[in-house]
Amino acid sequence: MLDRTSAEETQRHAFQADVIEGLSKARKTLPSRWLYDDRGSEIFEEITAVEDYYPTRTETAILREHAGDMASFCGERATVIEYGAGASVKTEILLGALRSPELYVPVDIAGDFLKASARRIGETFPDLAVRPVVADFTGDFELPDDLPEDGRRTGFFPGSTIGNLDRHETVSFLERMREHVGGDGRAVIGADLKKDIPTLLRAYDDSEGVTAAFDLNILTRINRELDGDVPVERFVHEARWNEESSAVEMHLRSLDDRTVTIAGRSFSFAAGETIHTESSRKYSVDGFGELAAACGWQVSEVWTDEARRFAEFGLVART
Ligand code: AVJ
Repeated sequence: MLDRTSAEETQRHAFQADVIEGLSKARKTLPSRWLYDDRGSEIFEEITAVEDYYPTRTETAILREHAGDMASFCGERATVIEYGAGASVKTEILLGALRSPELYVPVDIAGDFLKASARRIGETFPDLAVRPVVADFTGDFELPDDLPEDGRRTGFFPGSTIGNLDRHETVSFLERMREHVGGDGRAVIGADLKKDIPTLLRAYDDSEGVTAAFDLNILTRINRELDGDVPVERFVHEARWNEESSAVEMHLRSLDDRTVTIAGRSFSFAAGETIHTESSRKYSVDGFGELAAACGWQVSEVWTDEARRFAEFGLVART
């Protein structure tokens, strides 16, 4: 185990490498995971409460409404593997509805965060065994090999985080999850659905400016952690719909021709040029079903809200 300072150093190096690589491209881009430093995670929490940002409250309502059905879907003595640590109320809704659950396995790359949320879940559900696994769930990783034989395994991936993965990552993620849950396995996955474009764009460029602050924070992080001199106030946040990838994209647009220095290197912007910071893919129910089918799954249940804004898919492993 790395101690705290060397873990932070490793992170900083990875961040620096990604920033240099992303800003050197003809179309500048930054991996969206770097949006989530402490401040970024805090602003994201604020986004979830914003009126224009419908996904979180819609999914939470779907989970509350259908928790009983989802629990039956998982079965008795279930093992639930959650991809991304369960810091959220969503985890508690599912776990709270299960009948005599066997084990909860939260998987997250952030060790400290994972430990804290595992402890909290353990306190809320004293009879439930909790086995946290520190791993990057977008990459290959092994589950502990002594998971209970009793009951089924369900992979739980709420939050429409699946929408942030590109095509290739989505396929490998669904295939890996299929391997993890085994023969009689299940998955419960939240995905945001395609809808009218103005609604989508408002969700990612809200009238309160919270999403703009979230996006721009990555520049503040670059300045702080990578000794950058980016004038944050000369960049503006923008949300765009990309029809080809069926995704809302977040971009940061430079208002001026300018050269900035980051980690001792220069990067030039033309006025109007953007950095692509995130894609959030939107699915149709059929499209998601086809993708799942190509990855060893079959859609068994689609739990959705009345306006069909968001869907929680119940998948069954195909044998
Ligand atoms: C945390 C990935 C679900 O894509 O909707 C929210 C992130 N970005 N507003 C999403 C986000 C801008 C969010 N997820």
